[in-house]
Amino acid sequence: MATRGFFGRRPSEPEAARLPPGQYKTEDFPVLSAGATPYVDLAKWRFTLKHGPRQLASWSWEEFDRLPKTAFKRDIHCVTKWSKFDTTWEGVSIDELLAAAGVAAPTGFLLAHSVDGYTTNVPLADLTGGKGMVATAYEGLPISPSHGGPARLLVPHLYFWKSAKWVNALQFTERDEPGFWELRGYHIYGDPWREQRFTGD
Ligand SMILES: Nc1nc2c(c(=O)[nH]1)N[C@H]1C(S)=C(S)[C@@H](COP(=O)(O)O)O[C@H]1N2
Ligand SMILES: [Mo]
Repeated sequence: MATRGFFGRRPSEPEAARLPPGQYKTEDFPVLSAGATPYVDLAKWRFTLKHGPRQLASWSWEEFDRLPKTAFKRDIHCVTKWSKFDTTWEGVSIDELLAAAGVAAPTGFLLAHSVDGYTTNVPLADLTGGKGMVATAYEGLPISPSHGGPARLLVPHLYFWKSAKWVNALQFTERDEPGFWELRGYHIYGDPWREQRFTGD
């Protein structure tokens, strides 16, 4: 009798229950970027919180790195159908960031901006309450440049394109403004459990 063997094994039930529809589990960590990897000089890096064009707060790398850190262990889901379980991250939660800025959120929507010009929109409610962070470490080490170091947004409950790599600003917007991929046919919200891959899903 043939056995399925290790590589042919079906995902165990608890693992299958963790896979959103249409996803498969991967052990490696693919790199997906629209352009080339930017190499960021920490001496020049700043993180800015804005409301429209108006700056609410800004931190140098040294200042940012001194903010209280939070750890996440989460599954991540890419719209290209891979999911990776139990990834561990450390960074500044958006709750902590808003507290450090000492501002009440002026709107319910944020647009993340990255040094490569990438943008992505996330409702405030999907970033607060312990749901999102600006991550600076992955698996206990500084995030590598290809995966978005020195800092990336991490919103693990939405498709991974929402987790903007090389993030350097969060901007409050009056409306839920589509970002880079949302303007090019990706879903405005991107819930993997509802398979919101493309506009109209
Ligand atoms: N700044 C920036 N962030 C980005 C992207 C990008 O091109 N630029 N690609 C997005 C997409 S489509 C995905 S799937 C994930 C991939 O992250 P990874 O390369 O760490 O796997 O980053 C997202 N964040
Ligand atoms: Mo992606």
